[in-house]
Amino acid sequence: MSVRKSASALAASVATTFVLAGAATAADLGVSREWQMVFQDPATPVMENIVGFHNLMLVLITAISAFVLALLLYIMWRFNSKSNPVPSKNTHNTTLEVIWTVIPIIILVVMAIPSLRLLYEQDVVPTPELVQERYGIQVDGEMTIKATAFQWAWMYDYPDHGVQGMDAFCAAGPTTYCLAEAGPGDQRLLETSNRVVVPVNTLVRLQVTSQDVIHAWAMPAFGVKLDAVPGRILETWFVATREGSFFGQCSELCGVYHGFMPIAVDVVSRAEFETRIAELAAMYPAF
Ligand SMILES: [Cu+2]
Repeated sequence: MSVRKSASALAASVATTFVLAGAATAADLGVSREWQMVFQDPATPVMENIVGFHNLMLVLITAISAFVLALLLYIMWRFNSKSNPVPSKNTHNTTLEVIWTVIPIIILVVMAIPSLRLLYEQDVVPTPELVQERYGIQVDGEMTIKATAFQWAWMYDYPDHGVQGMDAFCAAGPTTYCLAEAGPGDQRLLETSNRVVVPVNTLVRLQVTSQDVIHAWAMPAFGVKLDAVPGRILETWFVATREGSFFGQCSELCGVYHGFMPIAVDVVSRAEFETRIAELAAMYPAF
């Protein structure tokens, strides 16, 4: 394939990616697509805010880069030795120095305020009332999930539902450390032996810890990425606002099989949740 042909093929696939990214449907799988250039479609209000923040940053950094490039080009053209044979002997310009200090400070503050606000949104588990007030989501109940990492899989407890020790091993991939070879239609290296199941529009308090080294529980569509630290319990939260299957991975390098500890979450209706959690409670009863 010629360079020009591969370049136009690349441009076409990038264009397709953007079109596909725009056309989110309720039945979306929470996985990355081939040639994906943007975030996965958000499934929680926090992730929606992360996408919004990212878009603001993109506009700012593009404008700054274009401005600096334009200045560079102008100076190369206007002040080269040919067009400006006698250089200026100026060493100071107080007005200019104030301007190029104050404007970047204002830009940094514009970046810092939404950034820190987002950080606290993720960090502090809100009440259902606060979720309603902040995001306009009618929250249908609260629950807690505890995720415990170990080399190399996750284990889940549902303290409110009598489920303890539900393990979730990699279930589709190369069999080196997955339970089975990936078949057609499987989410290779993302499928787990047991999926986490949560009801839609429910405030989930997620507690994360580890039995050995540091891992991280990460779910891109939820905007959740939290370290699993041995001897500590860290906490975050999410409210998934649409049903579907969502996939993430351990996101802290934790050893030789780090790439084989995926995370799969099914967001289902309240009725389906009750059925599935009862099945899980029978299989993994609290001891
Ligand atoms: Cu890990």
